[in-house]
Amino acid sequence: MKKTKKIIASFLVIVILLLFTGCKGEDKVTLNVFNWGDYIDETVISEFEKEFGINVNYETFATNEDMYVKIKQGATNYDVAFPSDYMIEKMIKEDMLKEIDLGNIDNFKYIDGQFKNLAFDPENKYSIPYMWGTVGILYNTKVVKEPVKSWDILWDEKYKNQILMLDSQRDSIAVALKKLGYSMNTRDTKKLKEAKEELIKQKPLVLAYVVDEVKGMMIGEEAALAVVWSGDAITMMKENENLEYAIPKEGTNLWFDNMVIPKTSKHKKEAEIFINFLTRPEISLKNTNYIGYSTTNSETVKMLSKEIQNNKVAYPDKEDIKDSEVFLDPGNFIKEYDKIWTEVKAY
Ligand code: N2P
Repeated sequence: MKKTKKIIASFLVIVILLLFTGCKGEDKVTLNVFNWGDYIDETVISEFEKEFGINVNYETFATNEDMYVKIKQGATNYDVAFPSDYMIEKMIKEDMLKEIDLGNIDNFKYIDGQFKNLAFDPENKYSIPYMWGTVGILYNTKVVKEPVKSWDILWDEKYKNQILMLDSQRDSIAVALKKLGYSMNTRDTKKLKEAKEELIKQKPLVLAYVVDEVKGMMIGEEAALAVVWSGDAITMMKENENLEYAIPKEGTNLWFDNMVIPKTSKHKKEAEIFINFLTRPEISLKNTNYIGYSTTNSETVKMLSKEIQNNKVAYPDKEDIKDSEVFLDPGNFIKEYDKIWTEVKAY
């Protein structure tokens, strides 16, 4: 009898232990984070996992449009994503984002005022600033001996097969629109058609349409001119001293990437903890130094080396970006942009 009791008691202890450890395992939340390629120092993710006991499943995308489609399809319940301005505007309109409780983002106070309350999210109800930058031309001075002043250079026959364009519809169409002297937010089908013709005319000169691959190609001097995002320009210029960055005189795109919580998220609380963590000045510093992009965090800027603070590619003078435009969501008119991009790519 005594023996049976003992067996039952040990059995119960084992069951309780199993239940306990089992529950603990289930308790650990896994956050699905969806970010641009090469856009975080991954050691920052492990630091977060250690500090908060939250797992992170980290996935990347190459363009806003790719990200949007994946979130819209809803196969993965993403908890944090990093869209740009116009895409945030679109996702808000389509009710794809959860409101962020600013009370849970203490570090929001470190975000520089110039990046808060921007038109795409006027009260930062849905998005917390991450990085910002410009689009410009990165060129190799060994091959390009003339000053780079205009987008026109990307149509110059003498650089045939030495030109890299961004495989990103808004960016590449914007380059053609600006070359023509038009707004990159045009809703005029005639102007868009002209932009399409420009891109088709340019196609025989283009070596490739790329996104993150641009870095290896420009550092390795496989091409002479590339349309790039400023942060990537900094990374490449560090690796190859023959590379320079120019913002053409016709003006360029000024962009802002913010962190958002998609409606599909099942872990809003943890998503806010993650966003707050990335906004912590020391973490943001580590991240900014690693990826080369320009931080929106004024506390972080102060901690950057003087050399980076004075780097005009990362922190341009107002004068250099005065003719810039921020992308706007064209609403239904986006179909026209989609259409011309498909036609350019298929040509
Ligand atoms: C990082 C991508 C930066 C995004 N590779 C520009 N909006």
